[in-house]
Amino acid sequence: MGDSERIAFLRTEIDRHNHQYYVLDAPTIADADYDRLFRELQALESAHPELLRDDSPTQRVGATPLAEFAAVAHATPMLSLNNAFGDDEVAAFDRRVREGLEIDGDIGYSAEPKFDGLAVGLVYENGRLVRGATRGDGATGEDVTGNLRTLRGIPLHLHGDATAWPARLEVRGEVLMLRRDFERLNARQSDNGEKPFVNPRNAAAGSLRQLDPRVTASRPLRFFAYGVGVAEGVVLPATHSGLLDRLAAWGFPVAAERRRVSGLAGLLGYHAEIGQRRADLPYDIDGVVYKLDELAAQQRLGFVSRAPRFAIAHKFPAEEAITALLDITIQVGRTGALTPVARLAPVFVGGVTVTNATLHNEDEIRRKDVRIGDTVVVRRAGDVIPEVARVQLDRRPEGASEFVMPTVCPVCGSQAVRGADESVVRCSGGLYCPAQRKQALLHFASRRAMDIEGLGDKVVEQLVDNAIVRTPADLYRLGLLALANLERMAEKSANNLLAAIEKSKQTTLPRLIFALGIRNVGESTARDLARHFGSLERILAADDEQLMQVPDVGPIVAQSIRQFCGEPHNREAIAQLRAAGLVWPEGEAARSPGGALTGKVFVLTGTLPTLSRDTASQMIQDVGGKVSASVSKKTDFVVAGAEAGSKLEKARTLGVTVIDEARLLRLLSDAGSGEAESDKAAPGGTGA
Ligand code: D41
Repeated sequence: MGDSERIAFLRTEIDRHNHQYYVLDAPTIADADYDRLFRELQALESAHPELLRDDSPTQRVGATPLAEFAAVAHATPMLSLNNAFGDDEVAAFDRRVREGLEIDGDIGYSAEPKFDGLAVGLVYENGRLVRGATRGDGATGEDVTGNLRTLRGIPLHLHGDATAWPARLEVRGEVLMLRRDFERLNARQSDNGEKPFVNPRNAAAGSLRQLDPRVTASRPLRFFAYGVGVAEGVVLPATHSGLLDRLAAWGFPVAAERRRVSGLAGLLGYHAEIGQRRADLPYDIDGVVYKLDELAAQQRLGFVSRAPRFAIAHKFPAEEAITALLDITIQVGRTGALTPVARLAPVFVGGVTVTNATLHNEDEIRRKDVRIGDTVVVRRAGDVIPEVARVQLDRRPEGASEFVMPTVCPVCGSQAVRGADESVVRCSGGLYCPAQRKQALLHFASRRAMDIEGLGDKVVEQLVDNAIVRTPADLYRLGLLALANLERMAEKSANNLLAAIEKSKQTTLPRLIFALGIRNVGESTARDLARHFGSLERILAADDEQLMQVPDVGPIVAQSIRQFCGEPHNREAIAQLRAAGLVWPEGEAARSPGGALTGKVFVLTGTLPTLSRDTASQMIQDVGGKVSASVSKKTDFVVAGAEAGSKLEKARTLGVTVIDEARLLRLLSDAGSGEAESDKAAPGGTGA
């Protein structure tokens, strides 16, 4: 055998052993023998550099660390999954599927574990891995190709018949760490005097987000495939379960626990069975996922905002643990709400160590009869804030003391008052209260408000405590000197923050209204107000009756708005923002739906990955855009999908902006078809 044949043989052998070990979990070679093959291949390749290929198993670790990860737009959006917490929610899901498809009998589903990892997408061109990216916000993620290549369970090229490889294929799945690997990694961390990781998920996330692929390569990461994004030049199986089998044949790890089940009974049976086996599985899971098996039927059901109608995650019940309640303290939220927080003896629950749990409010403390010194059951579901579920009364020590809700704000000393039919006690200090001021500033800067990156709680804490910033307008007077003097703020971060503050001056009326933090005015109400009134002046001048003309604004919301606008210091704060140089379009541009997209002309061409042509047209029109059949100089955007033809060429000739579905969805969500996020007060982290 010549060197060239030997090289080919060694590559195939090493790939096969990787597959045996990482995919089939059935190694057939001793480590020392594997290492020998590997070193022999390395030696032959360095003797024959002309034979080197980047999909050789020796080429998994590239040597150069990155300065930062590049952003990548996903060719088709990586959707999110809706959750079901109980059997009734699963029954409702199954009913919606049957109604949507107009089917009476039992539906065939594919069921699989829900890995508690990080979603990524792997792009293969002509069978070779060319890119790997994190899910990010679903539209854009980070390019972590160099890191994902180091996972030996991820094939660098597809297995099987090369003539049947797709021209282009995106495999989606989760990156995670097996529990046993996590234990070993943590032991190694402690031996090296480094901080252990909190749980396998954090360890996996931290390892994947390393700028130096050599670090990632030293971490035992695994990948499991759960689906496919783009697939060009291939006929895929007709079912999701068939698709997973195909992925397995191409060399990808897929969950061994996957199964085709039938009807609601099949779903619930699967959930119960996997729930039983959960502790014995090699990885952490937080539930199971059900997907309508028939891919054509999936297409017919489509999507609601960013989640498919054809799939759902059935979560396991919250985990509980028992610990001592050491104290109850008060946290003051953005709206002045005083939330009692239980300070706990550290306890490990649901994969993290918890030291704080919410007690919600005074009434809840009475109802559960929680006292300081009690032994309590703490509950944590997924990434939800932990709460005190109940007290173990038989273990109550003598002298366990009742908690008394304060009558003054513990932060600013203002009166704390409880509204007539409210369960919440609120500090009446408003923005005089430093706690409320901090929260108000954090809200003002948050992503969906003014989007000032880098203005986090540590910075705000110092800015307020040192009396550098009192109102949002003060942010626009900050200079490098003030910022660079803060603790843990390097000059580079200070400059970045100043740039982010400057950038936020160009905003929109809905964002500004939302950023003001008026009680009961979330993102979607802010948008409705902007549409209806068209200017801040008109909102400030509106009476209850005028306010209630706005969709979904009732007496309570109207009163909150009027109260806010009636406060002289709020009016003053708004005037200062204008004076600081904030600008936002008003009048027609703000009033009409969609703002930025109003009147913009779109042309659709080719097959979009997830949206039908009708749905895409409707969504564009919903925000005030127009859809036209042909491309001209008046066209603003051409939305191109697979097999786009002459319209795409024409767009390129005319220099019209061409976007893909992911970009379109982002434009649409910026223009106001997105959903509002809740803004509940959360006790300060889960602690460690
Ligand atoms: O195991 C998982 N975590 C998992 C995540 C899974 N088994 N299946 C998934 N399927 C989807 C759809 C149906 C939307 C393609 C997912 C996810 N999505 C997902 N992971 C993270 C966000 C969404």
